[in-house]
Amino acid sequence: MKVQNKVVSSAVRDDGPSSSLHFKTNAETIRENIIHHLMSFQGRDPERSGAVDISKALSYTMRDLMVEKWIATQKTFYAKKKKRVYYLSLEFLIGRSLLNSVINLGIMDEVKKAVADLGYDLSEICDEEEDAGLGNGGLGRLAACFMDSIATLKIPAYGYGIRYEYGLFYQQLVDGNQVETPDNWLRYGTAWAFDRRVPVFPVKFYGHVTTYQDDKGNYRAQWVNTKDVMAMPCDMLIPGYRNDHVINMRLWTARASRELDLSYFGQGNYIAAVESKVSSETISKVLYPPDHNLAGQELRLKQQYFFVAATFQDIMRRYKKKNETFDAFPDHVAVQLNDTHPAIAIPELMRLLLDEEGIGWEKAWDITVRTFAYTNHTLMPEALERWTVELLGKVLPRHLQIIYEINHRFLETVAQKYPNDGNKLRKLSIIEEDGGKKVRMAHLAIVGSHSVNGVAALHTKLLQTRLFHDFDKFYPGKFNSKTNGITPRRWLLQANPELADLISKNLGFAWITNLDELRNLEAHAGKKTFRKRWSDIKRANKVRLADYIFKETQVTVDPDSMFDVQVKRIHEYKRQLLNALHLIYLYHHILRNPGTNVPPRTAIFAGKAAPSYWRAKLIIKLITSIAEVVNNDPRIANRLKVVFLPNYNVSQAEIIMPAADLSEQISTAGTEASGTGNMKFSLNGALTIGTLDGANIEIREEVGEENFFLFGMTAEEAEYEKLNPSRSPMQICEQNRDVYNIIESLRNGSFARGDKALFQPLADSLLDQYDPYLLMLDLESYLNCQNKVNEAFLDQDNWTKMAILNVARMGKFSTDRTIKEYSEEIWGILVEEEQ
Ligand code: NBX
Ligand code: IMP
Repeated sequence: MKVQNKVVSSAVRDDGPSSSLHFKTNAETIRENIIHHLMSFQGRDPERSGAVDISKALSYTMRDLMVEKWIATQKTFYAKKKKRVYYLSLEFLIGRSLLNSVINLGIMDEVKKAVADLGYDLSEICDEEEDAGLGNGGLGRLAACFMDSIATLKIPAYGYGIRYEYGLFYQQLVDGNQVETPDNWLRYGTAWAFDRRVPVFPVKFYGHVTTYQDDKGNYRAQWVNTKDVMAMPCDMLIPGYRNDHVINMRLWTARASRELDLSYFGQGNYIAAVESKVSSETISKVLYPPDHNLAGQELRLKQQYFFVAATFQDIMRRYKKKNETFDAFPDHVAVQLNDTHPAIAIPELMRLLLDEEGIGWEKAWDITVRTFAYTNHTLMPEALERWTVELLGKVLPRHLQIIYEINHRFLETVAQKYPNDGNKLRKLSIIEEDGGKKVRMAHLAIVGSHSVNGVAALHTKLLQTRLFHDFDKFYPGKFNSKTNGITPRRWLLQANPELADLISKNLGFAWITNLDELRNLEAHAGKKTFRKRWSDIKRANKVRLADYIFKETQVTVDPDSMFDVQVKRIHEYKRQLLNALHLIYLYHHILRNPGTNVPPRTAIFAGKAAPSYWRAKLIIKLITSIAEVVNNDPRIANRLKVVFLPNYNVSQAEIIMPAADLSEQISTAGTEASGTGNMKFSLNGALTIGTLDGANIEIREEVGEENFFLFGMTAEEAEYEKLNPSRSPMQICEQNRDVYNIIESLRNGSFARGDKALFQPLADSLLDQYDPYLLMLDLESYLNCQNKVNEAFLDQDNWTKMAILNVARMGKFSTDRTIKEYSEEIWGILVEEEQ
């Protein structure tokens, strides 16, 4: 089902489209180019084409405009001998590109007119595009926002990743349960990707290592008898915001090394030859959903190495065009590792320098460490990647040797600093010894990088004091914080065009590339007419979402009710269950107090659970079951509605964020690294109910504590409670009647058509005195805070004032700020200020 009904903004600057060499950007030429693409590339009769055809033809037309800017951009990189940044990520959650490219190219009015001349509305054309869902959640979307900011700030950078044939699974709800189906996003092709034939690189797997003496008499390692797979590049262009700068993401596709492996023909085994080809090509077939317990699958390791090996051949090729030796490598190349997923790049660069280039260990290691920087995105120990030595040794035997040597030399330096401290060595070692040897990829990434960063202030502090405390002591200054952000182009200008228009009419356009400018909205928060315009826009966005909800779920919701939204991956630590408990409380409260003046509420959920995470799936089932009961209970009289929107993705988020009143950011303090959804809501004028976790802390600091609904324990308190519980969940239940009733309703089948067993595991986890997410301990504080939210919402005008102040103070959370910090503090590249 397509996401639809997007209003398309005219909130672009009015200084005309940017210049173009070959392709003119007036409406007439754009229309001609659309027709040209329809006929020449798609073989369609323009008079009989539909919105799908026009959408594709318009995308090709936009791509034409971007290609020439991309070529010019690349030439300036060479001309100015710029240092290049390589952002390595297994995930890029791009979403749609058409509307974004029209906005960033600055040709909205012309495109609208061209499309209108063909009898269409631009929003209808944009709704035909399939999402590129090549990521799981925050980490993948952050990479996509980074690409937009990197292009806008004119940083000489590339994204490198995998062109998955299947993105994140498509989520359907069947009887309220999540059912996964494949996301075949390339079914009808995509206009945005250039499948290229060059450069194509071989990638080796398996085999074994031999040594030989080179012509200088040195012993060198050689990785032989390998099975090879070819990597073919596919480029997606990313335009900066109205600056003629276009960069690319290079996504690799796996191809069999030769069309068919000829050795099989010798044996007359044609079918085996075809099977071998098919098996090579599965490497780039499908994106792995994160497993809450990482299973260490061979194919996932092969994906990681496949894209790293291809990327480094490309980096080397480009470097060698202009450089004779590797001395200056770190002055010309910076590589950012998006979590440990590409961390095999560290031994790979070592292998290239040692085995292929014949450089000695010390020098190779110095180059490597100065090249790499690592971003950590999680505090959950179970989410840290570990590969068994057995698997790594089988798939990448030479890398395992190099990792052992890195570890050996590293532990020697540790032993020098901490003599006779076996425990220290064990804790810091890259190899985990107990319970079957494993390679700790985070340790490898820390040892092999000059910078390790967390993604919010609290997250970084907890990395330094808990997870990687010994490393922080060992490498003073290596750890640093880079608070996440979001791109204001997609998350305000594009997603909320009416609000963007209102802001631009009052402040001008500078905020689009300098989000701190939003501060000037503070002066408008006191004006009644401004607040009226503001709340009219919010209401229109809510009507749009209500229509979408009806189309997707057949549930009618009231746009004047409070839109209370929690959209994110379903995970126990994010505590969707806590939210559900509040809804049960509210349901009971309204039933018991029919005359209560709590404002009507629409609770909206969306998000995917990992396919193997049964407990997360049971939480989805609980929410859809509560929805079924509450939405159909006439005694509630529409004062509470619960909705679970299936298949959360970027395009759906673009409809949801502008329509939210209340943003639920309720993870157990100390578990959410940063969160970025929290920023998207606040930037669109929702108020947050949240814990002191991740970037919530910084958001609250910015917007002011009086404009933020805070509840729950701090990270320190939570940690302390886990070790020295002050109360057991059972005691809380016994002391609080409301809480007791909530838990009881999970056990008596009220929400399970009488099935008492269905939600018993959830009740059990809530009452478990070792519940790591401490739901019961935060529940009363959460319920009280929700009462304050209700009271505040009754004063609509003041709510609007608070919403305006939230938006006014979100300047810090632009990825433009984040990327400037990465650039200047990690990559060593000064960002040029635009005049
Ligand atoms: O990265 C997320 C964090 O949970 C958020 O707090 C943070 O804001 C965001 C960006 O920094 N992490 C995340 O999305 N992880 C994954 O999607 C993931 C994917 C594959 C995998 C493990 C985690 N094997
Ligand atoms: P790559 O950097 O080799 O991947 O090439 C990307 C694009 O940059 C090419 O398509 C050219 O447009 C441009 N380019 C490549 N090499 C050079 C060069 O040596 N000087 C100027 N531009 C170049």
